Amino acid sequence: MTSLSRRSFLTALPAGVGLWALGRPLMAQAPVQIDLRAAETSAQILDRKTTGLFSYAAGGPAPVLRLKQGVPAKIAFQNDLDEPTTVHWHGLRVPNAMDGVAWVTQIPLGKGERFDYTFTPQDAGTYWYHPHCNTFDQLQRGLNGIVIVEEADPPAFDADVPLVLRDFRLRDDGQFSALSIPRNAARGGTLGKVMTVNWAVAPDVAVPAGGVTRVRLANTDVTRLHKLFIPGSRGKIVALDGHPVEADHPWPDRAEEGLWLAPGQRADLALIGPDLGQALDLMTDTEGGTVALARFVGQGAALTRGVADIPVLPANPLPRPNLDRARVIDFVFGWSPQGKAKGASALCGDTGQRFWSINRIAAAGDGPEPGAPLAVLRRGETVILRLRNETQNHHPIHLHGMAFKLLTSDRRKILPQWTDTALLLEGETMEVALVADNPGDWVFHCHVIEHQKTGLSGFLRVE
Ligand SMILES: [Cu+2]
Repeated sequence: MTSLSRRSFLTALPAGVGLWALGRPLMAQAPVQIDLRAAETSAQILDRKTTGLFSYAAGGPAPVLRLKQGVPAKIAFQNDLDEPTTVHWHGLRVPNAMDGVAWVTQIPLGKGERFDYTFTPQDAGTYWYHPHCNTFDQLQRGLNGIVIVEEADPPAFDADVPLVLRDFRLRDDGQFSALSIPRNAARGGTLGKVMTVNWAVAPDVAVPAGGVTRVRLANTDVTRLHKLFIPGSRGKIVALDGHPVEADHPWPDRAEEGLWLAPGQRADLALIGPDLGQALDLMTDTEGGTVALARFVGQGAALTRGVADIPVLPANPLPRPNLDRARVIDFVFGWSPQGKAKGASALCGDTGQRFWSINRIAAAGDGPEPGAPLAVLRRGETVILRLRNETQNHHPIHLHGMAFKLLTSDRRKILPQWTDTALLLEGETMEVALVADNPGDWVFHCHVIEHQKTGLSGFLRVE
């Protein structure tokens, strides 16, 4: 998956000259048009073929979609599944009608139905796309992919390698076992059994020997909280959840310092490749011990890059919160006092169980009556969301439509990072800030999908 070096292209031009000399393209760029289709498929993950997979590609994982910052995109989608679906653009700040949330922003698409998702990406970085209808089953069956928004002025990496992290609940014969276990849904969530990277078990990933590779890691899992590290590696984290890091952020080479990557989150790692023929292992630290997810193998002409050669990513054009005038809004993530859903709609998947709540309200479910907003924000105002987790589980809290900035935690030192998905640890209270600049109803939910589907969901209204 190694792409051609942009560095060699750039060094072939005289200094200060070229298409990117003004920091933006001099020529208007044609819109990006992509045809996308969801369908059931089968693929080889273990020794025997797995059937009942869902994908945006036949016989394997979804295509990596490449959009361009500031260039209009049209993704012409067709649903060829036997059940309704939608496509959500996780982390992209799109107009509300393009957000792909069943019943909140669009009627779910039945079999054979089409929808054009059109938007202009404002932010560069690593994002992902996935359904927002029957999300638990469809994600578990593999329906998700990475969206890369290329910088208007692309930084010089020697290679770009997108990696989708996902567990499949497969038996030894390669077939799915029960996707959800209700008692797990009421706790940390149901874990998969087979860890994969791009639908392969512990694959070799070619990287330029001694070069700088941008490794784009996306945790698309419904449950697993990864803790990632690469023994013996040199590198830096250059972006988290799409947005460039503001502070120096070395890449962990030991389990104890591993990077937490929760469901929904992404990390861009600038990795100095191993020497020719040598390898580095991407590891995750689990309760059962450390597991190798993938192996980076040095290939091609030996380069001699160092950490100092890692390019600095340009900041995204995010609105600056005005904290002096901010209104504080409290959210408490807790158990569900209700237990059962009232009038749940089965169309987008609902077990009828409610184990979780936001502000004591368990979500109605993905149906035609999403209920009242958790909060109403005035367009343009800065708000501080005070997120209090009173449960004994971790919850990656995801907001659609707007990025937010991490401010404080009562449990740990946090960096002032922009994100769309914040990992809220058990018992933790965090404050985050955002500018409510995108009108519409934006869902706000846990990305442990069994939590989302059993109550830990709601929406904010910007008007
Ligand atoms: Cu949760």
